[in-house]
Parts: sequence; C-alpha cells; structure tokens
Amino acid sequence: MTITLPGPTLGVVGGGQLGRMMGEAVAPLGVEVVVLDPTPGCPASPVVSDQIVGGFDDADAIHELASRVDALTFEIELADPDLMAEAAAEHDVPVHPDPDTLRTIQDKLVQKEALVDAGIPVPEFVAVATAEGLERVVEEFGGVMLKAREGGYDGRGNVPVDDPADAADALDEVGGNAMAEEFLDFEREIAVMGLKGADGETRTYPVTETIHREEILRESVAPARTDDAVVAEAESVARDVLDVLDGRGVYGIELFETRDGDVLVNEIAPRPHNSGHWTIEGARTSQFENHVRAVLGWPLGPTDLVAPAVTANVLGDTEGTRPATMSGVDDVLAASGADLHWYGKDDVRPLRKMGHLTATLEAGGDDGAADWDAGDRGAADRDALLSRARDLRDGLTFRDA
Ligand code: AIR
Repeated sequence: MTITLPGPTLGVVGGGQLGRMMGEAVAPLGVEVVVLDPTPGCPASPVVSDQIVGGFDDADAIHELASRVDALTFEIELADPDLMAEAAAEHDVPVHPDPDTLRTIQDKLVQKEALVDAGIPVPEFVAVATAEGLERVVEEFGGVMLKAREGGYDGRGNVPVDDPADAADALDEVGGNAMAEEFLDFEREIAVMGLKGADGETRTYPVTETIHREEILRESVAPARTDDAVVAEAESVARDVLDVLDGRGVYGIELFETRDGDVLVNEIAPRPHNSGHWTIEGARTSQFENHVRAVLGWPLGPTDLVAPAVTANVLGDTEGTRPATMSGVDDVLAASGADLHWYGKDDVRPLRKMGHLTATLEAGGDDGAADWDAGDRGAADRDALLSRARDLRDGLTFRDA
C-alpha cells in the first residue's frame, strides 16, 4: 500500500467521547473523520470534519455516511451491523471490525458461547428468561451478576442478585432477556487492549488494572499491579480472543484475575475502550490512533509503555440531569504530569462519563518518577500515582459551588 497525505476520510457510527478522541488522535495524520450520531452537536462534532445527524438504525443516514467516506467503523455497540454491512457493500468501502463480530459481541450470551467454543476460559453462565429460572440459578450459584443480553453499557443492564426473592425485580430491571453469571470472588479486574491490523498482524498494549464501583469503571492503572505470571496469562488469553474476532481494529478485552491467579474473560468491546484511555499519554501510540490505523489497513504504531499511567474517570455527581458545568478545573490544570480530557457533553447525569484525567509518572517529575524503570514491576509508584489521580479527580464537580 502507498499512503499519501492528505489521507482518507473515515466514517464513524457514533459520535460520543470515543469518536471525539479518535478525531483528536488522527488529525495530525491528515485523516478526516465524519461521524453519525443522533444528538446534534454530539461530543465528537467540534473536533471532526462533519456530523450527520441520524439514529444508529437510520438506513438513509448510514448510506449517506458510507457514500462520503473511504472506510467505515463504529464507536458504540448500538451500531446496526446489518445496515453497516449493507451500506459498506453498496458504496464499496471496507467496514471494520467485521459487522459479524459486532453481531456476536452485541448479544452477551452469544459472545460468551463463542468464547467457550474457542476454548477460552470464562466464568460460568446461563441464559435466563423467567423469574423462576433466575431464582433457581441464584440458589445454585449462591449469587449472580444478571446482565441484559443486549444494549447495556457503562453499568446499565448489569444487576447483582444474591437473594432469590429479588429475582423478579432484577429481571424487570434488565428488561427480561438476560444471562446470569456466577459471582466471582476475584482478586482484581484487568484488561488488555488488543489490536488487529492488516495481514493478520496482532499487538497488545501492556496489561491494565481496572477498578470498578457499581459496575462502572472508576480508575485504570497501567501497567497492572499484579505478578508476571498473571501478566503473561492475560496476554496469552487476549491473543486467543483476538484470534476469534474478525476484522481490523482495537478490541477492549476485560478480564478477571481469580484468587488462584487464573484469567477469565469478562467481556469484549469491538472498539477503543475506557480501560485504554491511559494510552493517550502512557503509550507510544494511543488506542485511538491505532484503531484508525488498523481500520485503514495502515502500519500499526508501537504499543509500548512510555510511562506508568493512571486514568481516573470524571462521572456525573449531580442528583439529576442538568446542563453540565464542571468546576475545580484550575487545580488539575496547575498540576504537573496530569492531563485533562473533557468529553463535551451538554448535560450531566448521575454517573455519566463526562471526562477523565490521566496522571503519568514522568522522568524528572516531583513524585519520585526519576527512579522509574520500565522493567520495574514494583507497585509503590503506581499506588502513589493512583492516589494522586483520585485526589485531582475528586476536586472536579458538577454540583453548585
Ligand atoms: N461508549 C460506547 N460504548 C460504551 C461507551 N462508553 C461511548 C461512545 C458513545 C458514548 O459513550 O463514545 O458514543 C455515549 O455516551 P453517553 O454518555 O451519551 O451515553
């Protein structure tokens, strides 16, 4: 392939923070981005060339997008795989990852079955469709995570159930068609951002530790504070997962590290993922740039660590929905080695992802970073980095001053 600049135009279904960060990442490469999103002035719109306003199931809008771009991708699982495949074929543009992969991943039960078929370790799970069925499963497993089979993200659609008496309410909450997973008493959650490029090339980013509360990611620590054997196992499982998936791009692979040091797959996202936001500052090439490079069939950028990094998510801390104004920004801007990312959402809602900040351990910083050696897996530096990221993040608020 001979690449010339200015580069191609990429169409992205979805224009939230992930589309925004894709646009930010690839402007220097001369790639233009057009997004399709139902919200006029969506988060990506100020940083990309254009937005088509339309729903993810709007066939005309998806055809218009495909007619205007050289390649198609998506940044949200609510994208419609059939429409994308059809529009891409009609306008003769590639679409990555493969819409079939999206279809498999969209249904969490089908996703888990595909992993089992490939011999990849996952927690025990069963399909549940009735309250009686769920009661039996809760009794048998002694507590489960109930998950909507489709449509849930950022904690929506996941309900822990440990009392059979709560089965009916829980099933109502996730909308009926669900799966239940054994409640794992894990040591920690970790994630690997994996990359599939042209000619079957695969790469992985350093294993990341992810810290969740109420099913929502709060912080990510890279590299993960775990031992080398677990890191090796996580990388090996991630490579097995990549083999099962079709199509180029970045995949977020969420994992559990059990108390015995085993690694099980929790969930896969066929797109850049919140647990890889640290790669913007902490890796040689960000997940967003590499996703676009992969989708375009361009050479992939190196995924090596530049510096240990901790990302802390800024979530909506208001009681209800209201226009978003965030305060406490001055302290974050004044801090060295901390980078703020604002997602550009007009409204704040409780626990909505509004932005993030990443604290990196940089050589010559005032936090002992001069001693960091990329080969050192010692956790103390990352403990300090995590506290620093949390402190800075906790100073940000959407509540009235
Ligand atoms: N997203 C997609 N899947 C999971 C997440 N977090 C990102 C995408 C999407 C945006 O969240 O960037 O467009 C939607 O965010 P919200 O807050 O409007 O629901």
